[in-house]
Amino acid sequence: MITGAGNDAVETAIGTGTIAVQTNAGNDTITITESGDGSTYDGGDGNDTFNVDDVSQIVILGGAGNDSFDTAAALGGTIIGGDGTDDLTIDAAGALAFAATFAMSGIETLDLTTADNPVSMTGAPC
Ligand SMILES: [Ca+2]
Ligand SMILES: [Ca+2]
Ligand SMILES: [Ca+2]
Repeated sequence: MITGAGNDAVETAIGTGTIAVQTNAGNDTITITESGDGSTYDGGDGNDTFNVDDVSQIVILGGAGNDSFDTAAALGGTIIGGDGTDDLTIDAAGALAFAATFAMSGIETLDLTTADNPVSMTGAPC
């Protein structure tokens, strides 16, 4: 799926299917639920917001601009903030354990909330 310039709102809930999404320029809002491993989401330019849930090994590219990544669950995928001041917020209901496959780069602010539960991060290959 490819969208043009302008502020787009995209929502995917495709079970275990694999999708490639590019939203290009504009301040886009991308809501990702149930996306299969190997799916890619590229926000392109602009200040994009990614709301992520129930996914594992997907790749999310913020691109240029100040992007926000929000999730209620630990991820096993890859988040690349790219240029700009990007933030990753994880509000987990229970203990927060990152999968060994989780990787991130270009994230300037990391905000973790677990309601008094432990956070554990295991080394992912960089
Ligand atoms: Ca964009
Ligand atoms: Ca960015
Ligand atoms: Ca960045």
